[in-house]
Amino acid sequence: MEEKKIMLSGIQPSGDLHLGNYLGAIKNWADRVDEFDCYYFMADLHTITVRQNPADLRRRSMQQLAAYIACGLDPEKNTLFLQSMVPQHAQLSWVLSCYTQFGELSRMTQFKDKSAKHKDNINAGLFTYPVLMAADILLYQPHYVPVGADQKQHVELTRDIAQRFNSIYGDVFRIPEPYIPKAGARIYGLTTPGDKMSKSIPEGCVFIMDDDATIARKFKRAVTDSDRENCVRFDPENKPGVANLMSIYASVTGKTYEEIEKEFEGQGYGVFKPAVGEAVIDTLRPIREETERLIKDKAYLEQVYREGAQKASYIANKTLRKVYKKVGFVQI
Ligand code: ATP
Ligand code: LTN
Repeated sequence: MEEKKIMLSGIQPSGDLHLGNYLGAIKNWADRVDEFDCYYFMADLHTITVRQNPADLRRRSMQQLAAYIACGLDPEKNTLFLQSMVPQHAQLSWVLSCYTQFGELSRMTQFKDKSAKHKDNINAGLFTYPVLMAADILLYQPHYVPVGADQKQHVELTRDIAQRFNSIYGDVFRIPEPYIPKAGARIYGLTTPGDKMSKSIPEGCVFIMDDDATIARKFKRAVTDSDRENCVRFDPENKPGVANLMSIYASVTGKTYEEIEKEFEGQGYGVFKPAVGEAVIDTLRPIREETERLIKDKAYLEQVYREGAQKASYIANKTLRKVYKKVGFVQI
């Protein structure tokens, strides 16, 4: 039998999961569990590049694990783990940092954005963050890395680092491909359709744990467009708010833009906005309820992350040993 291809991704437990995370990343992961051998983790090491409250970080890490499972990532079929429980991530990160150039890291847009946002704490970890991400990925030799569009640059840097290492030492790393969904790759804020949906603008951000009434209210208040055309038409340039709502609707219902335009022909935003809200509520309600149930089952979650870390460590160690040998560290 042909071996399954490998898929890997992670999300930082630095905030509560939102619709952008779900549609841009997790939904895609869950849709493909049978086709691939999958590794999904909570990128907790990454979160401390920005100051975190320790109790909140612990709570969000466990909530995120519960949400992964509730979104359809079955721990029997996927390896689910916390990054900090697998020491090989930090170990490989050091080695790779010696094969990454200062100039490359300086060009990363996420570094530029985050250092502008956190001027009082531009720490070395924030700068070297993409190297840790490269280590996260390369340890598991994945074929694909499913992420939202904003992470493409980091996956490309990972490929460059891997190619550089391979060109010196032979075929150590598989060169991974970013895997970006067609619908949902970039969900914009409901109140700020020019910016990606983000927890830092909570009014325009739909959280997975929001109750039905809150979600409905956020969609009712969504910004549409200023041309007063009141017509549901996919035109991201002139009608970014409407296009964003259409891509959310397309992503949760599986309908095409033409089908959506037909469905709402002659009906205006007053009908369209609540309909998108309802479709999102129907998608998120079962996820929220299952997450709430799982969070209470601490023993189960503990078993999942213990087994996940064990499996992940076993695979990660194989790659790390190979790397250590290649660079010339004495082997035990
Ligand atoms: P922040 O809210 O601070 O911008 P974030 O929610 O983007 O953070 P990340 O950990 O950066 O959190 O993102 C996790 C995953 O979700 C990544 O794969 C990212 O590409 C995807 N993602 C995040 N926001 C969106 C969005 N608005 N649309 C589509 N995908 C997104
Ligand atoms: N940088 C990502 C989170 C992340 C990740 C990874 C994604 C850390 N390590 C490895 C894919 C693969 C983010 O901020 N969204």
